[in-house]
Amino acid sequence: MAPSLLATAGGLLLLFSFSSAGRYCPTTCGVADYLMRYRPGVTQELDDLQRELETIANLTQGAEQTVVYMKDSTTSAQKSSPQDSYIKKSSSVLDDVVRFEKTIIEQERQLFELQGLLQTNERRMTDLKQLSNQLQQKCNQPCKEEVEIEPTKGTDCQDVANKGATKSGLYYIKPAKATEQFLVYCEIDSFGRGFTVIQRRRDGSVDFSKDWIQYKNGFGYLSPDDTTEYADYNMFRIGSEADMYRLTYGFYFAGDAGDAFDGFDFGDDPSDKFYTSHNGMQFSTVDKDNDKYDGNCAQQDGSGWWMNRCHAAHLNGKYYPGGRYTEKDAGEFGFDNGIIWVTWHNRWYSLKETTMKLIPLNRITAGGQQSGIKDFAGLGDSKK
Ligand SMILES: [Ca+2]
Repeated sequence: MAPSLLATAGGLLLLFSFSSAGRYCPTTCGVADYLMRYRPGVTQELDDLQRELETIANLTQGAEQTVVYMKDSTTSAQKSSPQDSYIKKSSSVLDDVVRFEKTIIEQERQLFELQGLLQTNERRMTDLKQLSNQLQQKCNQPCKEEVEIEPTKGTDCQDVANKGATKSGLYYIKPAKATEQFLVYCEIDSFGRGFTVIQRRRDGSVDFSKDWIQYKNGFGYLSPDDTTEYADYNMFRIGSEADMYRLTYGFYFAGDAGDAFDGFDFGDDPSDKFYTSHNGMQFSTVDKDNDKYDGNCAQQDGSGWWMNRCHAAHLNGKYYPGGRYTEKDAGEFGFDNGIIWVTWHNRWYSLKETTMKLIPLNRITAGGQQSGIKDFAGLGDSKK
C-alpha cells in the first residue's frame, strides 16, 4: 500500500479484482521479508550446531579422563607387582585387562559417536552452504528485466497513460499533495485507462501483520496482473493520517463480487450489517486500535484494515493456500481472519489473489461507457 497516494485519492474510483496469476519480482522490502523468513531457521540451525559442539567438548573431556585413568592403572599395576604372589598378580593383571577392554570398547563407542556428529555437522554445513547459495542466486538475479521502471512520470497512472504510456508496469508518480515521487504499478489497458494499483495479493509470501508505521510506509511487491471478479466504488476517498486514513466512498458502482464494503448480515445478530460496514471507518493496525469493537480487530486478525466490529471485507487478511479454512486454522482467537470478500465467498473462504486499484472517476463515467467496464475488467472466469 502507498497511503501517501491514498491520502490524495479523493474522487477516484476504487476497483477490487480477484484475479489469476502474473509473475512478480521482489522489491528491496520483498527481499528483506524473504530473508526475515529464513532467519529463524538459520538461527535454529546455529543453536543446534552450538549444542553439538558442546556435546563434542564433553565427549572429548570424557576421553581425556579415560586416558588419565588408564595411565593411573598402569602405574599402580607396575608399583604393586614384584612382592605379591603370582596369583594376586595374575588376578590383578586380569582385572586390568578387563578394565582396559571396557575402556577400549567405551572409547570406540565415543569415537563412533564423534564420527556420527562430524558427519551430521558436515551435512548441516552442506545444507547451510546450499541455502546460502540459493539466497545468493536470488540476490544475484533480481529479475532485472521485470523490475524495469518506465520513463514516463505523472500525478497518477491515468496521468501517465494520458502522456502516452501504453504499457503496464512500474512508474514513478507524484500526486499533487505528495512531497516526493514514489514507485507504483500502473495497469494501463487498451482503452488508455491507467489504474493505480494500491494493494495486491498473489500468494502468502507477504506478511500483513505490520504496525502502523509499516502500513504508512507501504510494503510488498509490485507486479503485473489479470482480472476476474471485481467490485468497484465511486468517489473513493482515504483521509489523512491525522484522521487515521478514514475510508469513505460515495456509492457502490458495479461488480459481480458484490458490495462487501457495505457490511453483511451474517445472521448472527440484527446489527451485523451495521457493524461490519467499512464506509467511514478509520484504519486500524495491531498497535493502533481505531475500530468500533471493545477489543482490537486488527490484533485479533493479525493485519491492518479499515476495521469496524470487525469486517465483511478484509483483503489484508491471512493467506490460506487452500482457500477454505476453519476456526481452528484461524489460530489463537479463532476469528475469520482470511482474505475475505463476504458477498462473493463466505467468511470461511480466503481469497487467493486480490488487487485494489484506483482510476479517476471521469475515465469511467465519461461517454456512458458502462459496457466498457465489463470489457476492461476482464470478467468471465471466476477463480475459486
Ligand atoms: Ca477497539
